[in-house]
Amino acid sequence: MENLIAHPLPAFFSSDHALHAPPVEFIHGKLVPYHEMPQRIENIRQHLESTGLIQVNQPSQKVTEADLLRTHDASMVAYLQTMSQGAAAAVRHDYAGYNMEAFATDDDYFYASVFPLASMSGVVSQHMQGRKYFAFDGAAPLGKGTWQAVHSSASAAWSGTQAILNGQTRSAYAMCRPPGHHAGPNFIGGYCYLNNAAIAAKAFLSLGNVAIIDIDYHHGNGTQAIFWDEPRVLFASIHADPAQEYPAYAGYAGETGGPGAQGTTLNLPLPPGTAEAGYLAAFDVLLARVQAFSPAALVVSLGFDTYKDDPIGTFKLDDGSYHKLGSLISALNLPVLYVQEGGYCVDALGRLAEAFFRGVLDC
Ligand code: SP5
Ligand code: ZN
Repeated sequence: MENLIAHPLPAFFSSDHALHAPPVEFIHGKLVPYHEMPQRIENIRQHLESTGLIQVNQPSQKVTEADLLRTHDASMVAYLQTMSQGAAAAVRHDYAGYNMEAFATDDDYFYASVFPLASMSGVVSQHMQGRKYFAFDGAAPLGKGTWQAVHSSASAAWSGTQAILNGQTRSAYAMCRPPGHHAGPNFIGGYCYLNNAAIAAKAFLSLGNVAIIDIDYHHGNGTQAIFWDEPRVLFASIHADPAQEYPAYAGYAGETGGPGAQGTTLNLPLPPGTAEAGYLAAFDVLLARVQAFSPAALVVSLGFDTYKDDPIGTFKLDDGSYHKLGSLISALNLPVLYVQEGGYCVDALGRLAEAFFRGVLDC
């Protein structure tokens, strides 16, 4: 036997994720299979369990409404609950308007179709029994199982945070699905509903300042918005240049934090096609900023969509790159909650997570 792990990393996983499985997403007129699919996290769990690197636990605690409300507006949380529960009825209602009732089923997902912009005066339609629209894109549909899945995903992050705060472990892995970093105080989108990393970071504030390292391919616009004016939280992100990639409106280098928190947002956008050398150079800059901030705890928004064969990313990282990133983060010697975000090359995800956590655990 080789590489026996004396202390496997505690991981938190809920099978509830499978209750959320939208069939499709809409890309320029074409319906394609929804990239953020259940097999993603199942592949990671099965592979990591077989290596002995992690010890998987059900979320030991459910995140409470009060703790969700430290991160998200009450109106948005209520929307997620009611629209999840009422998704089929809402779709049936809309279909009726198109004489499409015959197509409605109880398993339908409600896809937002109106995206109010800042320039639109803030007036919100009373359509849908007065419910507001919260989605900034069409990639966060709601179905009947969505609320339970997203609540359990946030509870995985919450449980990992509590395990660290209770002294049960120094670090933990929240195997979140759905992901969260595109979800803001009052918006959802990009496969994200509740911001798991932000919910964890808020809890870590009891220890002191907190740094969030976001290494998903896409900018974490939701996390940035949540902590925009919070001087106790450093949000540091490496991602594809929003001038050329999703989410387009945020993630530019000039965004450095609100008036009360100047310098606590760090965006390091990289050109599409960036390979390991360019990525690691940016990561050095990010690490220096994290160290200068002297956080008491760290949250890592961990995306594997920077992988060279990812179907929606263009970066060129490989297994060795993830091992290096894991080592570098671990060398900060801080309590760390690793929170799963994106990564869509489903068959490679287990292997990539193994490489990353072998770097973290130095084995
Ligand atoms: C959590 C997360 O990773 N969410 C990503 C949501 C991305 N949705 C928009 C994707 C735009 C894809 N552009 C495709 C380019 C093909 N190379
Ligand atoms: Zn992503």
